[in-house]
Amino acid sequence: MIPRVLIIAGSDPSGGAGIQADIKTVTALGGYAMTAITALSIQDTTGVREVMTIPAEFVRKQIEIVLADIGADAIKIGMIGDKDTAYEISGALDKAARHIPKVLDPVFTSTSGDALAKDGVREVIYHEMMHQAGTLLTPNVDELSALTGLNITNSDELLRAGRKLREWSSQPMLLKGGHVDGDEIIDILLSTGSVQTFRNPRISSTSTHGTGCTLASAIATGLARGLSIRSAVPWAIDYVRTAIATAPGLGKGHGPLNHGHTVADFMNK
Ligand code: PXL
Repeated sequence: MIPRVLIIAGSDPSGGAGIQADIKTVTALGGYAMTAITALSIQDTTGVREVMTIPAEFVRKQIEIVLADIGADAIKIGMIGDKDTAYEISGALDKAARHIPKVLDPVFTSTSGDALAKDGVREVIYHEMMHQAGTLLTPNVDELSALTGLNITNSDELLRAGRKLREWSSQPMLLKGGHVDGDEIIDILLSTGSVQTFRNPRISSTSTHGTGCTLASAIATGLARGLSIRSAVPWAIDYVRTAIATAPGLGKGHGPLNHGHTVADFMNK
C-alpha cells in the first residue's frame, strides 16, 4: 500500500515552505499526502506579511475525518498558529493517532525570522505534544533555545541543550545543527541509550526557505514507508541536501528548494 502521510501545518503561498513544501516532499518520495491546514500566511521568499489562523475546532475536524476514512502511516506536525489549535491537535492525536509515528517540528518563526506561532503554542508543545508516544521532535537551534532557555552557539551546546530537553521527555529528538556556524553541519539524533551524529559539508546557498518543513516531511514519509527513525533521518537529510543543491533560484529572498529532484527520470523519458 502507498505510504500515507497526514500533514498538519500552515500554508505558504510562495510554495517553498509549509503545507506546499510538505505535499511536494511526500509526493516526491512516493507517499500519499493528506493535510489538515492550521493557518494561511501571506508571504513570499522575503518574509511573512500576515497570518490568518483557522478555527481550532475546524483543524481538529480535518484531522479526524482523514484519519477515520483513509488513515495514516505517519503524521507530520508543523506550524500551529495559536494555543487553542495546539490543544485541539494534541487531543485529536492522543485520541486517534496513538500508534502512528509522528514528526513534530516545533515551528515558532520562519526562515526570514518572522513569528508564526502566537503565545502559548510553545507551552502546549513543551507540556503535552512532545511527550506523546511515537513522537520525534525536530528542533533547530533557535527552537531548542526557546524550549530550554539555553544559548546555543556550537555543537557541544546543541547536544547539552538536547540532553536537558531529553530529561523532560523520553521521546527521540533530532537536533538540527544547520544554524550553528561552520563548514560542516552536524545533526544529532538522541534516543534512548543512543546518540547518532550526521555530519555533512555545508552547501553554501540562500535557497533555504522551508528546509525544516521539508526535512520533517521527508522523515515522516520514511517512517510511513516502514523505515526506523535511525534510517529515515539520514535518508531524509540526503533528500534535502540534493533539493538545496539543485534549487531553482526563485524569488528575491530565501528561495525555495527543488522538491522534485526525484521525478527527473520521468521528465527525461
Ligand atoms: O519553515 C517553517 C514554516 C512553517 N510553516 C509555514 C512557513 C514556514 C516558514 O516560512 O511559512 C507556513
